[in-house]
Amino acid sequence: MAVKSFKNFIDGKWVNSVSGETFENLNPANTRDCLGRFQQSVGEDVNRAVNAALNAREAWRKLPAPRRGEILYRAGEALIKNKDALARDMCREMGKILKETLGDVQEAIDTVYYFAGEGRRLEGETRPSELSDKFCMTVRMPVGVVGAITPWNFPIAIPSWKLAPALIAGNTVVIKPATDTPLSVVNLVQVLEKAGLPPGVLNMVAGSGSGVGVPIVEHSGVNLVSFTGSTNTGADISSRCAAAMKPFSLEMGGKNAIIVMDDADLDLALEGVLWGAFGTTGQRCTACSRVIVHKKVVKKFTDMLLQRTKALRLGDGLKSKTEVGPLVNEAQRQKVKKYCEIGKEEGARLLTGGDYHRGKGCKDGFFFQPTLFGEVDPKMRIAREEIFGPVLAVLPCKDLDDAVEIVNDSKFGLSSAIYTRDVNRAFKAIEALDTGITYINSSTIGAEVHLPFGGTKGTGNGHREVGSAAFDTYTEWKSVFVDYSGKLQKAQIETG
Ligand code: UN1
Repeated sequence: MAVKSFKNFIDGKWVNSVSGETFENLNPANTRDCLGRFQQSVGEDVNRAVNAALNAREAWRKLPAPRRGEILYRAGEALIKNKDALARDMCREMGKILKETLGDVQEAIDTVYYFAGEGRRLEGETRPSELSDKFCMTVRMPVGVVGAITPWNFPIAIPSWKLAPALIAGNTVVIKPATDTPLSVVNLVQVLEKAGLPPGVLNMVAGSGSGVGVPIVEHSGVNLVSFTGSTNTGADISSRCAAAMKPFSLEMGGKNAIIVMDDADLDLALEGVLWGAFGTTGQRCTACSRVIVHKKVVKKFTDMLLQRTKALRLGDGLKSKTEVGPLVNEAQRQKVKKYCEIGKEEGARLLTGGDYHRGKGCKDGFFFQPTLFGEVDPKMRIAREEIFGPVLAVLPCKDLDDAVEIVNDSKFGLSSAIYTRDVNRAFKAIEALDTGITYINSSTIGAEVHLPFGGTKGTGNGHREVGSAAFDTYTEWKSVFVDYSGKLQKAQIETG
């Protein structure tokens, strides 16, 4: 079968890159399956996309926000209608299992509905004035042109996290999909196009970080950069934006931990830990990569974990029995393998896994065995660095204080969880855990889109995605003072 070719979306038209070059998008569960060829774009494509976004800005900003919301509602309806097909494409290009790709599309549906509703709110404040006959309020203004650089692990959900709040607030956007998952973004853009977005309001340019990402970040017409992805790329974006005095929002790594106390329901904790560690093949920034277990139950809980980890079924995510899909590409697989070697050299005990998986039906994919390390010390690299794969480290702890100290001894601060039946311990943990998200008696993954998402410390740069907090990124506050006294009143001077 001929391989399909997909174009960029600029100024309401599907167009080829000026480079004339394309790249392949392969199925990570079976690299003989090619999903299509995508544009290997360059700076001039970005330039055209940014110009289209600049030209569309004024009319889009002037369209009343509830009208902009109607477009998002229609996009939500189309996502519901096409959910299965979108999830199947995503499974083929990214590898996570169908139930999870259906969940990814659902997260985008939730997001566009949430922000469509925000079109009738976009709340500001009113404040009393110091002076008579004067009215004070704040309104949210769009930032302008948003450059969105998105990851492959949530190929539709995370683009929707950026597009929906940016668009409802009246911004126009240039989005770069991850090179591993451009099809899902093409699919999402098509949905938004059909829902009625005017030309130029949303533009998509596919290609590499250096070919497309850097030109987006550096373009003087881009007013704000929103990025989700690796810490290294985030650091690079950070210095480029700082030099240009351009606002930017970063969502990066995690080294998320679940604490299992001696009073926990161990069966419940087991399900949460397995889901957190091996769901999405460990490729979530919220994945659980450390489980910190009270010394009284660590032996028992490790045995329970080992048994279930060994039994996980790997395979093509489209098959209903599959529990764990492949890693997204060969580079990720080599990275995960390298960390397993490091763990062994550091003296951690490899309990299961640690290598490529080449079982039946998995020979042509980037599969990796679900891996469990015991007797891990908090100072080891496998306990400190983000691996982004199906590797879980078990660390014993003495008590709650010790557990909290281990969790917080990390340069990241995205998600944390504690399993305990003691309400006092739970609330103490909520207070003490230095992360942007904390779960009680639930895993580290599964955040909901009407609450802020993001982390402390090296996970980000202080911004939050989704929820009403997203507007702190995608809008600028304007303070408005309306003086209806008919005379010159001077604040701080004429007070009596
Ligand atoms: C991510 O891992 O990059 O909370 C996003 C969760 C999902 C989103 C995760 N709702 O796990």
